[in-house]
Amino acid sequence: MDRFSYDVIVVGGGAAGLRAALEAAAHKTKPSVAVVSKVYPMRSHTVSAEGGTAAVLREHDSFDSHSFDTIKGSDYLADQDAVEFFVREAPKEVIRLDHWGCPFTRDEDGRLAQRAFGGMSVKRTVFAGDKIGFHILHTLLQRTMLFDNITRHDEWFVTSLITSGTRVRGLTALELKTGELGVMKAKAVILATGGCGRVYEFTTNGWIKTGDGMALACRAGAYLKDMEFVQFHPTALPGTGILMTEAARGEGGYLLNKDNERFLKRYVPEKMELGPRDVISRAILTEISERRGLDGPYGSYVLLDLRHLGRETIEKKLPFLKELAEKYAGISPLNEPIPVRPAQHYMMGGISIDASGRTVVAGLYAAGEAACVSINGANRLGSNSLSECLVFGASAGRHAAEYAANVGEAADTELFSEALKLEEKRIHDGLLKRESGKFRLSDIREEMRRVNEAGLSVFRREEGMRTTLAELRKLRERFRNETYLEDSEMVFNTELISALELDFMLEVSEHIAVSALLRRESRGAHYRLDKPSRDDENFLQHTLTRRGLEGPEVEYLPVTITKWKPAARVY
Ligand code: FUM
Repeated sequence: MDRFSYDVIVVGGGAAGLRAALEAAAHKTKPSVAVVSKVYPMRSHTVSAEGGTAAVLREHDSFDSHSFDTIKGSDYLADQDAVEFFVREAPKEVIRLDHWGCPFTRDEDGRLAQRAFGGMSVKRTVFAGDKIGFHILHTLLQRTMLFDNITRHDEWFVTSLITSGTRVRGLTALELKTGELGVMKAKAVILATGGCGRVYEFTTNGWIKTGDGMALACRAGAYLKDMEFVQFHPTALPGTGILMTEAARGEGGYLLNKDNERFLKRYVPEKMELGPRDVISRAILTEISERRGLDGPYGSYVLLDLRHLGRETIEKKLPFLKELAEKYAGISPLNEPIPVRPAQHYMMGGISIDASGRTVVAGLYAAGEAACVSINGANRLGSNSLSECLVFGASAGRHAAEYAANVGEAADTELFSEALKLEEKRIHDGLLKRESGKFRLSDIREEMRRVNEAGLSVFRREEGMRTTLAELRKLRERFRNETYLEDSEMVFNTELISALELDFMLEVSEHIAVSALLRRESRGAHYRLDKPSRDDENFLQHTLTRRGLEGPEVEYLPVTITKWKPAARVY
Protein backbone atom coordinates (compact mmCIF):
# COMPACT_ATOMS: atom_id res chain seq x y z
CA MET A 1 0.00 0.00 0.00
CA ASP A 2 1.55 3.35 -0.94
CA ARG A 3 -1.27 5.73 -0.47
CA PHE A 4 0.66 8.94 -0.27
CA SER A 5 3.44 10.63 -2.15
CA TYR A 6 4.85 14.10 -1.40
CA ASP A 7 7.79 16.25 -2.36
CA VAL A 8 8.57 17.12 1.27
CA ILE A 9 7.32 15.42 4.42
CA VAL A 10 7.76 17.17 7.75
CA VAL A 11 7.53 14.88 10.77
CA GLY A 12 6.29 16.86 13.78
CA GLY A 13 3.78 19.68 14.10
CA GLY A 14 5.47 21.93 16.67
CA ALA A 15 7.14 25.29 16.02
CA ALA A 16 10.09 23.89 14.03
CA GLY A 17 7.91 21.52 11.99
CA LEU A 18 5.24 24.05 11.08
CA ARG A 19 7.81 26.75 10.30
CA ALA A 20 9.63 24.23 8.06
CA ALA A 21 6.37 23.29 6.32
CA LEU A 22 5.49 26.95 5.68
CA GLU A 23 8.88 27.71 4.20
CA ALA A 24 8.91 24.58 2.03
CA ALA A 25 5.36 25.24 0.79
CA ALA A 26 6.28 28.80 -0.19
CA HIS A 27 9.12 27.59 -2.46
CA LYS A 28 8.79 28.79 -6.06
CA THR A 29 8.19 25.24 -7.32
CA LYS A 30 5.09 24.92 -5.08
CA PRO A 31 6.03 21.48 -3.80
CA SER A 32 3.51 19.18 -2.17
CA VAL A 33 4.21 19.22 1.58
CA ALA A 34 2.84 16.96 4.30
CA VAL A 35 2.98 17.45 8.06
CA VAL A 36 2.80 14.08 9.81
CA SER A 37 2.35 14.28 13.57
CA LYS A 38 1.53 11.77 16.28
CA VAL A 39 -0.66 14.42 17.92
CA TYR A 40 -2.91 17.22 16.73
CA PRO A 41 -0.38 20.07 16.19
CA MET A 42 -1.73 22.29 18.98
CA ARG A 43 -0.80 19.48 21.38
CA SER A 44 2.86 19.56 20.32
CA HIS A 45 5.23 20.39 23.17
CA THR A 46 5.85 23.90 21.82
CA VAL A 47 2.47 24.75 23.35
CA SER A 48 3.96 24.58 26.83
CA ALA A 49 6.79 27.07 26.20
CA GLU A 50 6.26 29.94 28.59
CA GLY A 51 8.89 32.66 28.95
CA GLY A 52 9.68 33.97 25.46
CA THR A 53 11.85 33.93 22.37
CA ALA A 54 15.16 35.76 22.03
CA ALA A 55 15.99 38.27 19.27
CA VAL A 56 18.04 41.43 18.84
CA LEU A 57 15.47 44.14 18.09
CA ARG A 58 16.58 47.43 19.57
CA GLU A 59 19.45 49.91 19.81
CA HIS A 60 20.51 48.72 23.28
CA ASP A 61 21.41 45.32 21.81
CA SER A 62 23.69 43.93 19.09
CA PHE A 63 24.30 40.72 17.13
CA ASP A 64 27.74 40.42 18.71
CA SER A 65 26.26 40.65 22.17
CA HIS A 66 23.64 37.96 21.48
CA SER A 67 26.32 35.78 19.86
CA PHE A 68 28.75 36.16 22.74
CA ASP A 69 26.11 35.47 25.42
CA THR A 70 25.04 32.32 23.54
CA ILE A 71 28.63 31.11 23.05
CA LYS A 72 29.66 31.78 26.65
CA GLY A 73 26.41 30.14 27.78
CA SER A 74 27.33 27.10 25.66
CA ASP A 75 30.65 26.81 27.52
CA TYR A 76 32.32 27.48 24.16
CA LEU A 77 31.03 24.31 22.52
CA ALA A 78 28.62 26.09 20.13
CA ASP A 79 29.68 26.41 16.51
CA GLN A 80 30.24 30.13 16.22
CA ASP A 81 29.38 30.44 12.52
CA ALA A 82 26.01 28.83 13.22
CA VAL A 83 25.43 31.17 16.17
CA GLU A 84 26.21 34.24 14.05
CA PHE A 85 23.74 33.06 11.40
CA PHE A 86 21.15 32.36 14.10
CA VAL A 87 21.30 35.78 15.80
CA ARG A 88 20.98 37.59 12.46
CA GLU A 89 17.96 35.54 11.37
CA ALA A 90 16.10 35.51 14.71
CA PRO A 91 14.82 39.13 14.52
CA LYS A 92 13.45 38.53 11.00
CA GLU A 93 11.53 35.51 12.28
CA VAL A 94 10.07 37.41 15.24
CA ILE A 95 8.97 40.30 13.03
CA ARG A 96 7.47 37.84 10.54
CA LEU A 97 5.44 36.23 13.34
CA ASP A 98 4.32 39.68 14.48
CA HIS A 99 3.08 40.36 10.94
CA TRP A 100 1.32 36.99 10.89
CA GLY A 101 -0.64 38.05 13.95
CA CYS A 102 1.20 36.58 16.93
CA PRO A 103 -0.10 38.59 19.93
CA PHE A 104 3.24 39.56 21.49
CA THR A 105 3.19 41.73 24.61
CA ARG A 106 3.95 45.39 23.78
CA ASP A 107 5.43 48.31 25.65
CA GLU A 108 3.41 51.47 26.09
CA ASP A 109 5.02 52.97 22.96
CA GLY A 110 3.64 50.02 20.94
CA ARG A 111 6.98 48.33 20.35
CA LEU A 112 7.51 44.66 21.13
CA ALA A 113 8.30 44.31 24.83
CA GLN A 114 11.46 42.43 25.83
CA ARG A 115 12.34 40.89 29.19
CA ALA A 116 15.51 39.73 30.91
CA PHE A 117 16.47 36.03 30.78
CA GLY A 118 19.28 33.94 32.25
CA GLY A 119 22.74 34.41 30.77
CA MET A 120 21.58 37.23 28.46
CA SER A 121 23.36 40.53 29.09
CA VAL A 122 20.40 42.77 28.05
CA LYS A 123 16.61 42.49 27.86
CA ARG A 124 16.28 40.45 24.68
CA THR A 125 13.41 38.03 25.16
CA VAL A 126 10.20 38.82 23.29
CA PHE A 127 7.13 37.41 25.02
CA ALA A 128 3.36 37.01 25.06
CA GLY A 129 2.50 37.13 28.77
CA ASP A 130 3.92 33.78 29.80
CA LYS A 131 2.28 31.70 27.09
CA ILE A 132 4.63 32.30 24.19
CA GLY A 133 4.49 28.69 22.99
CA PHE A 134 0.72 28.61 22.68
CA HIS A 135 0.65 31.87 20.73
CA ILE A 136 3.51 31.00 18.37
CA LEU A 137 2.10 27.56 17.68
CA HIS A 138 -1.39 28.91 17.06
CA THR A 139 -0.06 31.60 14.71
CA LEU A 140 1.95 29.07 12.71
CA LEU A 141 -0.88 26.55 12.51
CA GLN A 142 -3.34 29.19 11.31
CA ARG A 143 -0.81 30.27 8.70
CA THR A 144 -0.46 26.74 7.28
CA MET A 145 -4.17 26.82 6.50
CA LEU A 146 -3.52 29.42 3.80
CA PHE A 147 -1.53 26.88 1.79
CA ASP A 148 -3.38 24.38 -0.36
CA ASN A 149 -0.11 22.51 -0.92
CA ILE A 150 0.18 21.56 2.77
CA THR A 151 -1.60 18.36 3.82
CA ARG A 152 -1.80 17.35 7.47
CA HIS A 153 -1.76 13.80 8.78
CA ASP A 154 -2.64 14.28 12.44
CA GLU A 155 -2.32 11.30 14.77
CA TRP A 156 -0.07 9.29 12.48
CA PHE A 157 2.97 7.75 14.15
CA VAL A 158 6.09 7.44 11.99
CA THR A 159 7.67 4.02 12.55
CA SER A 160 10.64 4.07 10.16
CA LEU A 161 12.37 6.00 7.40
CA ILE A 162 12.77 4.33 4.02
CA THR A 163 16.19 4.72 2.45
CA SER A 164 17.99 3.43 -0.59
CA GLY A 165 21.75 3.70 -0.53
CA THR A 166 22.39 6.84 1.47
CA ARG A 167 19.25 8.61 0.32
CA VAL A 168 15.88 8.95 2.05
CA ARG A 169 12.86 7.92 -0.03
CA GLY A 170 9.97 8.20 2.38
CA LEU A 171 8.64 6.66 5.55
CA THR A 172 6.25 4.17 7.07
CA ALA A 173 3.59 5.45 9.44
CA LEU A 174 0.83 4.00 11.56
CA GLU A 175 -2.58 5.67 11.58
CA LEU A 176 -3.77 5.70 15.21
CA LYS A 177 -7.46 5.68 14.26
CA THR A 178 -7.21 2.37 12.37
CA GLY A 179 -3.89 0.85 13.40
CA GLU A 180 -3.04 0.44 9.72
CA LEU A 181 0.49 0.88 8.48
CA GLY A 182 1.14 2.79 5.29
CA VAL A 183 3.97 4.10 3.14
CA MET A 184 4.44 7.77 2.43
CA LYS A 185 6.90 8.43 -0.38
CA ALA A 186 8.93 11.62 -0.19
CA LYS A 187 11.79 13.26 -2.01
CA ALA A 188 12.84 14.95 1.23
CA VAL A 189 11.97 14.37 4.89
CA ILE A 190 12.39 16.88 7.72
CA LEU A 191 12.45 15.52 11.28
CA ALA A 192 11.10 18.05 13.78
CA THR A 193 9.90 15.76 16.54
CA GLY A 194 11.35 17.58 19.58
CA GLY A 195 13.53 16.19 22.33
CA CYS A 196 13.48 13.09 24.51
CA GLY A 197 12.85 14.41 28.02
CA ARG A 198 10.66 11.45 28.85
CA VAL A 199 13.72 9.22 29.16
CA TYR A 200 14.07 10.90 32.58
CA GLU A 201 11.95 10.43 35.68
CA PHE A 202 11.52 14.08 36.53
CA THR A 203 11.02 16.40 33.56
CA THR A 204 9.13 19.48 32.44
CA ASN A 205 8.45 17.68 29.14
CA GLY A 206 5.11 16.34 27.94
CA TRP A 207 4.52 12.59 27.52
CA ILE A 208 5.03 12.86 23.78
CA LYS A 209 8.73 13.79 23.99
CA THR A 210 10.20 10.37 23.40
CA GLY A 211 13.10 11.01 21.01
CA ASP A 212 11.26 9.56 17.99
CA GLY A 213 13.07 11.63 15.36
CA MET A 214 16.47 11.05 16.96
CA ALA A 215 16.01 7.29 16.86
CA LEU A 216 14.51 7.34 13.36
CA ALA A 217 17.48 9.36 12.07
CA CYS A 218 19.95 7.00 13.72
CA ARG A 219 18.28 3.96 12.21
CA ALA A 220 18.49 5.61 8.78
CA GLY A 221 22.26 6.11 9.13
CA ALA A 222 22.45 9.71 10.40
CA TYR A 223 24.62 10.86 13.32
CA LEU A 224 23.52 12.19 16.67
CA LYS A 225 25.65 15.00 18.11
CA ASP A 226 26.50 16.01 21.69
CA MET A 227 23.87 13.81 23.31
CA GLU A 228 25.60 14.01 26.70
CA PHE A 229 24.41 17.59 27.14
CA VAL A 230 21.04 17.45 28.85
CA GLN A 231 19.58 20.64 30.31
CA PHE A 232 17.97 20.69 33.75
CA HIS A 233 15.73 23.70 34.29
CA PRO A 234 16.26 25.10 37.79
CA THR A 235 12.62 25.74 38.64
CA ALA A 236 9.98 23.04 38.29
CA LEU A 237 7.20 22.18 40.75
CA PRO A 238 8.21 19.18 42.88
CA GLY A 239 5.97 16.21 42.20
CA THR A 240 4.74 17.13 38.75
CA GLY A 241 7.74 18.78 37.07
CA ILE A 242 5.52 21.60 35.83
CA LEU A 243 7.66 24.49 34.65
CA MET A 244 7.80 27.68 36.72
CA THR A 245 9.10 29.91 33.97
CA GLU A 246 12.49 31.60 34.11
CA ALA A 247 10.55 34.74 33.18
CA ALA A 248 9.63 34.88 36.89
CA ARG A 249 13.30 35.54 37.64
CA GLY A 250 13.55 37.75 34.55
CA GLU A 251 10.84 39.93 36.10
CA GLY A 252 12.82 40.10 39.35
CA GLY A 253 11.88 36.94 41.34
CA TYR A 254 14.27 35.58 43.99
CA LEU A 255 15.52 32.10 44.77
CA LEU A 256 15.75 31.49 48.52
CA ASN A 257 17.01 28.66 50.71
CA LYS A 258 15.46 27.61 54.01
CA ASP A 259 17.22 30.49 55.79
CA ASN A 260 15.52 33.00 53.46
CA GLU A 261 18.91 33.68 51.90
CA ARG A 262 19.44 34.55 48.22
CA PHE A 263 22.01 31.79 48.04
CA LEU A 264 23.07 32.47 44.43
CA LYS A 265 25.43 35.15 45.75
CA ARG A 266 27.77 32.23 46.52
CA TYR A 267 27.58 30.79 42.99
CA VAL A 268 26.82 33.53 40.41
CA PRO A 269 27.31 36.80 42.29
CA GLU A 270 27.25 39.02 39.20
CA LYS A 271 24.10 37.54 37.68
CA MET A 272 22.27 36.09 40.69
CA GLU A 273 18.86 34.76 39.56
CA LEU A 274 19.78 35.53 35.95
CA GLY A 275 22.70 33.15 35.84
CA PRO A 276 22.76 30.29 33.30
CA ARG A 277 20.65 27.20 33.95
CA ASP A 278 23.47 24.67 34.39
CA VAL A 279 25.07 26.75 37.14
CA ILE A 280 21.78 27.55 38.93
CA SER A 281 20.59 23.92 38.85
CA ARG A 282 23.88 22.82 40.43
CA ALA A 283 23.61 25.60 43.00
CA ILE A 284 20.11 24.49 44.05
CA LEU A 285 21.15 20.86 44.40
CA THR A 286 24.24 21.89 46.37
CA GLU A 287 22.07 23.91 48.77
CA ILE A 288 19.83 20.89 49.17
CA SER A 289 22.68 18.45 49.73
CA GLU A 290 24.24 20.82 52.30
CA ARG A 291 20.90 20.84 54.16
CA ARG A 292 19.88 24.36 53.28
CA GLY A 293 16.86 23.20 51.26
CA LEU A 294 13.37 22.48 52.55
CA ASP A 295 11.63 19.10 52.66
CA GLY A 296 8.18 18.24 51.41
CA PRO A 297 6.08 15.28 50.34
CA TYR A 298 7.85 15.22 46.95
CA GLY A 299 11.42 15.57 48.19
CA SER A 300 13.66 18.54 48.85
CA TYR A 301 13.31 21.94 47.25
CA VAL A 302 14.15 25.66 47.44
CA LEU A 303 11.81 28.64 47.11
CA LEU A 304 10.94 30.96 44.23
CA ASP A 305 9.73 34.16 45.84
CA LEU A 306 7.69 36.61 43.73
CA ARG A 307 5.80 38.39 46.47
CA HIS A 308 7.78 41.61 46.17
CA LEU A 309 6.86 41.90 42.46
CA GLY A 310 3.28 42.82 43.37
CA ARG A 311 -0.09 41.78 42.03
CA GLU A 312 0.04 43.89 38.85
CA THR A 313 3.33 42.48 37.53
CA ILE A 314 2.38 38.91 38.43
CA GLU A 315 -1.07 39.13 36.88
CA LYS A 316 0.06 40.95 33.73
CA LYS A 317 3.41 39.31 33.05
CA LEU A 318 3.13 35.90 34.72
CA PRO A 319 -0.57 34.96 34.67
CA PHE A 320 0.04 31.36 33.58
CA LEU A 321 2.65 30.76 36.28
CA LYS A 322 0.16 32.09 38.85
CA GLU A 323 -2.55 29.78 37.56
CA LEU A 324 -0.22 26.74 37.52
CA ALA A 325 1.08 27.40 41.05
CA GLU A 326 -2.48 27.80 42.32
CA LYS A 327 -3.86 24.73 40.57
CA TYR A 328 -0.96 22.31 40.93
CA ALA A 329 0.72 23.39 44.19
CA GLY A 330 -2.20 25.11 45.94
CA ILE A 331 -0.05 28.22 46.34
CA SER A 332 -0.78 31.83 45.45
CA PRO A 333 2.53 33.43 44.42
CA LEU A 334 1.05 36.75 45.56
CA ASN A 335 1.20 35.59 49.16
CA GLU A 336 3.63 32.68 49.39
CA PRO A 337 6.92 31.57 47.83
CA ILE A 338 6.70 28.60 45.43
CA PRO A 339 8.60 25.32 46.07
CA VAL A 340 10.89 24.52 43.13
CA ARG A 341 13.65 22.10 42.17
CA PRO A 342 15.58 21.29 38.96
CA ALA A 343 13.99 19.01 36.34
CA GLN A 344 15.12 17.73 32.95
CA HIS A 345 13.96 20.31 30.41
CA TYR A 346 15.82 20.23 27.09
CA MET A 347 18.32 18.34 24.94
CA MET A 348 21.24 20.37 23.67
CA GLY A 349 22.20 17.31 21.61
CA GLY A 350 20.25 15.86 18.74
CA ILE A 351 20.39 14.82 15.09
CA SER A 352 23.60 16.24 13.66
CA ILE A 353 22.82 18.87 11.01
CA ASP A 354 24.50 21.80 9.32
CA ALA A 355 22.93 25.28 9.16
CA SER A 356 20.76 24.21 6.20
CA GLY A 357 19.28 21.41 8.30
CA ARG A 358 21.07 18.71 6.26
CA THR A 359 22.11 15.37 7.76
CA VAL A 360 24.57 12.96 6.13
CA VAL A 361 21.63 11.07 4.58
CA ALA A 362 20.69 12.75 1.28
CA GLY A 363 17.22 14.30 1.47
CA LEU A 364 17.02 13.92 5.26
CA TYR A 365 16.81 17.17 7.25
CA ALA A 366 16.10 18.02 10.87
CA ALA A 367 15.24 21.10 12.94
CA GLY A 368 14.32 22.25 16.44
CA GLU A 369 15.09 20.35 19.62
CA ALA A 370 15.34 17.08 17.69
CA ALA A 371 18.40 18.51 15.93
CA CYS A 372 21.82 19.79 16.92
CA VAL A 373 23.35 22.49 14.67
CA SER A 374 25.02 23.34 17.22
CA ILE A 375 24.15 26.77 18.62
CA ASN A 376 23.57 25.55 22.18
CA GLY A 377 26.78 23.63 22.79
CA ALA A 378 26.99 22.39 26.35
CA ASN A 379 24.25 24.62 27.76
CA ARG A 380 21.41 26.50 26.03
CA LEU A 381 20.35 29.94 27.18
CA GLY A 382 16.66 30.18 28.01
CA SER A 383 14.51 31.66 25.20
CA ASN A 384 16.99 30.75 22.44
CA SER A 385 15.09 27.55 21.65
CA LEU A 386 11.92 28.94 20.10
CA SER A 387 14.03 31.30 17.99
CA GLU A 388 16.11 28.27 17.01
CA CYS A 389 12.95 26.39 15.97
CA LEU A 390 11.93 29.32 13.76
CA VAL A 391 15.33 30.08 12.22
CA PHE A 392 16.43 26.51 11.56
CA GLY A 393 12.90 25.28 10.81
CA ALA A 394 12.75 27.85 8.01
CA SER A 395 16.22 26.93 6.83
CA ALA A 396 15.45 23.20 6.73
CA GLY A 397 12.15 23.87 4.90
CA ARG A 398 13.85 26.04 2.28
CA HIS A 399 16.71 23.62 1.63
CA ALA A 400 14.52 20.51 1.64
CA ALA A 401 12.21 22.10 -0.95
CA GLU A 402 15.19 23.09 -3.08
CA TYR A 403 16.56 19.55 -2.84
CA ALA A 404 13.17 18.04 -3.72
CA ALA A 405 12.93 20.30 -6.77
CA ASN A 406 16.12 18.80 -8.14
CA VAL A 407 15.68 15.07 -7.61
CA GLY A 408 13.40 12.56 -9.25
CA GLU A 409 10.89 10.32 -7.54
CA ALA A 410 11.93 6.79 -6.56
CA ALA A 411 10.62 4.39 -9.20
CA ASP A 412 11.56 1.28 -7.24
CA THR A 413 8.18 0.08 -5.95
CA GLU A 414 9.75 -3.00 -4.40
CA LEU A 415 11.66 -0.77 -2.01
CA PHE A 416 8.37 0.50 -0.60
CA SER A 417 6.52 -2.81 -0.51
CA GLU A 418 9.51 -4.44 1.21
CA ALA A 419 9.70 -1.63 3.77
CA LEU A 420 6.00 -1.99 4.50
CA LYS A 421 6.25 -5.76 4.84
CA LEU A 422 9.14 -5.42 7.31
CA GLU A 423 7.19 -2.99 9.46
CA GLU A 424 4.06 -5.14 9.35
CA LYS A 425 6.12 -8.09 10.50
CA ARG A 426 7.78 -6.08 13.28
CA ILE A 427 4.65 -4.34 14.50
CA HIS A 428 1.49 -6.23 13.56
CA ASP A 429 2.90 -9.76 13.65
CA GLY A 430 5.52 -8.99 16.32
CA LEU A 431 4.75 -6.35 18.96
CA LEU A 432 0.95 -6.67 18.77
CA LYS A 433 1.11 -10.43 19.27
CA ARG A 434 3.36 -10.31 22.33
CA GLU A 435 0.81 -11.54 24.78
CA SER A 436 3.13 -13.35 27.13
CA GLY A 437 6.40 -12.37 28.72
CA LYS A 438 7.76 -11.44 32.12
CA PHE A 439 7.56 -7.66 31.93
CA ARG A 440 4.93 -5.06 31.25
CA LEU A 441 5.96 -2.07 29.16
CA SER A 442 5.65 0.23 32.15
CA ASP A 443 8.11 -1.92 34.15
CA ILE A 444 10.80 -1.33 31.53
CA ARG A 445 9.89 2.31 30.98
CA GLU A 446 9.94 3.25 34.67
CA GLU A 447 13.21 1.42 35.20
CA MET A 448 14.76 3.20 32.19
CA ARG A 449 13.72 6.55 33.66
CA ARG A 450 15.07 5.64 37.07
CA VAL A 451 18.49 4.55 35.79
CA ASN A 452 18.85 7.62 33.57
CA GLU A 453 17.95 9.91 36.46
CA ALA A 454 20.41 8.05 38.72
CA GLY A 455 23.45 8.13 36.43
CA LEU A 456 22.94 10.91 33.88
CA SER A 457 21.52 13.77 35.86
CA VAL A 458 22.94 17.16 36.98
CA PHE A 459 25.94 15.63 38.80
CA ARG A 460 27.61 12.61 37.17
CA ARG A 461 30.38 10.15 37.97
CA GLU A 462 32.14 7.46 35.92
CA GLU A 463 30.76 4.64 38.03
CA GLY A 464 27.16 5.90 37.94
CA MET A 465 27.26 6.35 34.17
CA ARG A 466 28.71 2.89 33.67
CA THR A 467 25.98 1.35 35.81
CA THR A 468 23.32 3.24 33.86
CA LEU A 469 24.71 2.07 30.53
CA ALA A 470 24.83 -1.56 31.68
CA GLU A 471 21.25 -1.31 33.00
CA LEU A 472 20.03 0.28 29.77
CA ARG A 473 21.50 -2.61 27.78
CA LYS A 474 19.74 -5.11 30.00
CA LEU A 475 16.49 -3.22 29.58
CA ARG A 476 16.89 -3.18 25.82
CA GLU A 477 17.19 -6.98 25.83
CA ARG A 478 14.23 -7.34 28.17
CA PHE A 479 12.17 -5.09 25.93
CA ARG A 480 13.07 -7.17 22.88
CA ASN A 481 12.57 -10.61 24.39
CA GLU A 482 10.53 -10.56 27.56
CA THR A 483 7.91 -7.80 27.35
CA TYR A 484 4.24 -8.32 26.71
CA LEU A 485 1.40 -6.05 25.60
CA GLU A 486 -2.08 -6.31 27.03
CA ASP A 487 -3.92 -4.63 24.17
CA SER A 488 -3.86 -6.36 20.78
CA GLU A 489 -6.58 -4.24 19.14
CA MET A 490 -5.82 -2.17 16.05
CA VAL A 491 -7.97 0.89 16.81
CA PHE A 492 -6.32 3.63 18.87
CA ASN A 493 -3.95 1.21 20.53
CA THR A 494 -2.06 3.63 22.75
CA GLU A 495 -0.15 0.76 24.36
CA LEU A 496 1.30 -0.13 20.98
CA ILE A 497 2.35 3.50 20.49
CA SER A 498 3.98 3.42 23.94
CA ALA A 499 5.90 0.30 22.91
CA LEU A 500 7.18 2.00 19.76
CA GLU A 501 8.13 5.07 21.80
CA LEU A 502 9.91 2.97 24.41
CA ASP A 503 11.91 1.28 21.68
CA PHE A 504 13.04 4.75 20.52
CA MET A 505 13.75 5.95 24.06
CA LEU A 506 15.94 2.96 24.89
CA GLU A 507 18.00 3.62 21.79
CA VAL A 508 18.40 7.33 22.46
CA SER A 509 19.27 6.75 26.15
CA GLU A 510 22.21 4.62 25.13
CA HIS A 511 23.56 7.47 22.98
CA ILE A 512 23.33 9.82 25.97
CA ALA A 513 25.11 7.34 28.24
CA VAL A 514 27.93 6.47 25.83
CA SER A 515 28.59 10.11 24.89
CA ALA A 516 28.61 11.14 28.55
CA LEU A 517 30.95 8.36 29.64
CA LEU A 518 33.52 9.23 27.01
CA ARG A 519 33.54 12.98 27.72
CA ARG A 520 36.10 12.98 30.51
CA GLU A 521 35.71 16.61 31.54
CA SER A 522 33.03 18.94 32.90
CA ARG A 523 31.50 21.42 30.49
CA GLY A 524 28.15 23.20 30.72
CA ALA A 525 25.41 20.79 31.71
CA HIS A 526 27.74 17.77 31.67
CA TYR A 527 29.21 18.05 35.16
CA ARG A 528 31.37 15.18 36.42
CA LEU A 529 32.24 15.16 40.10
CA ASP A 530 35.23 12.97 39.20
CA LYS A 531 36.47 15.37 36.47
CA PRO A 532 35.31 18.80 37.61
CA SER A 533 37.34 20.94 35.14
CA ARG A 534 36.85 21.82 31.49
CA ASP A 535 39.52 20.30 29.27
CA ASP A 536 39.79 22.29 26.02
CA GLU A 537 42.92 20.47 24.98
CA ASN A 538 41.13 17.15 24.66
CA PHE A 539 37.43 17.94 24.53
CA LEU A 540 36.83 21.18 22.66
CA GLN A 541 34.99 19.01 20.17
CA HIS A 542 31.55 17.66 19.38
CA THR A 543 30.68 14.04 20.12
CA LEU A 544 29.15 12.25 17.14
CA THR A 545 27.43 8.91 17.65
CA ARG A 546 26.14 6.53 15.06
CA ARG A 547 24.26 3.27 15.29
CA GLY A 548 26.62 0.29 15.41
CA LEU A 549 26.03 -3.44 15.77
CA GLU A 550 26.90 -3.50 19.47
CA GLY A 551 25.54 -0.03 20.30
CA PRO A 552 26.51 3.57 19.51
CA GLU A 553 29.87 4.13 17.79
CA VAL A 554 31.66 7.37 18.59
CA GLU A 555 33.60 9.94 16.53
CA TYR A 556 34.58 13.54 17.25
CA LEU A 557 34.25 16.75 15.26
CA PRO A 558 36.09 20.04 15.85
CA VAL A 559 34.13 23.05 17.13
CA THR A 560 33.99 26.03 14.76
CA ILE A 561 35.48 29.13 16.38
CA THR A 562 35.15 32.46 14.57
CA LYS A 563 35.70 35.48 16.85
CA TRP A 564 35.40 34.29 20.42
CA LYS A 565 38.35 32.34 21.81
CA PRO A 566 37.40 29.92 24.59
CA ALA A 567 37.88 31.58 27.99
CA ALA A 568 37.02 30.86 31.60
CA ARG A 569 33.25 31.01 32.03
CA VAL A 570 32.69 33.27 35.00
CA TYR A 571 29.38 35.00 35.85
O1 FUM B 1 11.49 29.05 31.71
C1 FUM B 1 11.09 29.13 30.57
O2 FUM B 1 10.18 29.88 30.24
C2 FUM B 1 11.76 28.31 29.55
C3 FUM B 1 12.20 28.83 28.42
C4 FUM B 1 13.09 28.07 27.54
O3 FUM B 1 13.43 26.92 27.85
O4 FUM B 1 13.55 28.62 26.53
